[in-house]
Amino acid sequence: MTIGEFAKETGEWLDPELESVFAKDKQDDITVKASMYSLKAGGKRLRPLMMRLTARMIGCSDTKLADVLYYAATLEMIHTYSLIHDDLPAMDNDDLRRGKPTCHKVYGEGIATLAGDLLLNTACERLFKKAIENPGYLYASYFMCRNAGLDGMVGGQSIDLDSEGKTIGLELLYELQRKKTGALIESAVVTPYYLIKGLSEEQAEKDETAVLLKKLAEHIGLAFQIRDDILDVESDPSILGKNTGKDLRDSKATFVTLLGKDGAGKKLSLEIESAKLVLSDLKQKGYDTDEYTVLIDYLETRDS
Ligand code: GRG
Repeated sequence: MTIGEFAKETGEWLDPELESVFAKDKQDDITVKASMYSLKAGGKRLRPLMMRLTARMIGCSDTKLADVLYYAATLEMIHTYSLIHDDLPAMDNDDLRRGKPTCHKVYGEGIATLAGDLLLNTACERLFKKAIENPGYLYASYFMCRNAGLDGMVGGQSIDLDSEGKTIGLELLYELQRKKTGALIESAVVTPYYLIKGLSEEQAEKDETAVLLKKLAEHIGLAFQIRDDILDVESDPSILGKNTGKDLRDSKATFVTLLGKDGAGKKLSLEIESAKLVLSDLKQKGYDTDEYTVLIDYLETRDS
């Protein structure tokens, strides 16, 4: 399959679940409308795609795949909340996202703030609900929640905002990106395995496949971010669906500003190579890694 075919299949799998995250009798609420506007605005659905790839690589029953879908929609809600809040004037102040006007441009800042809050709260409700129904999912739910917080995305965004206009070194940039972008990608790559195996934290720490998936996620996260930084300087809003040149405008430290465009390109190739090495370890354990290889190749050259 090509990445385009994966993306199409992921959309068909995910979209009906996204349509059902808010009850039918709540659809007239303005904050629900704003949340659905952003959820349905498109986006590459890369995190759900990764969740599907992990589930297919590990192999699972239809019942488990339905639960992976439930968590994939939940992760997409957390990701979309972060984009809505990041686009607000108090943060990145952007008017274009996923090729459409940002949530606050359509619904105003107050409702857009609430829409982000609602998406995050509803995501947490969903994670609790599944864990109550199936205690084997407790750690998976905790992991997804934790990776969105201070040890994950919010922590990374906090370092990012605090670093604007300051000179930061590569080490802090790694920490920032590992948390801000990497943590949700880690949730995408690893959580399906926790769900399928029903792992506890203690079991997950000792499980060889879980450790390999975490390594894979780390290289995917870095590759994704480095390519994002390169696209910010060399792409076009009409292709990217969001404004470009923002990192320079906001004096942000990125892999391009710290390593130069060529240096960032080389680092990207190294991360792709490392991801493929982890895939060969997974292959040796008997997993079919061909589909993941298609994603890794796409990450190196993606243009949006
Ligand atoms: C507000 C807590 C909080 C966090 C915001 C995600 C984020 C943190 C900021 C977005 C700014 C940014 C450029 C982040 C790095 C890369 C990234 C996450 C890009 C967006 O992800 P894509 O490309 O988006 O997967 P789509 O729209 O395709 O889903």
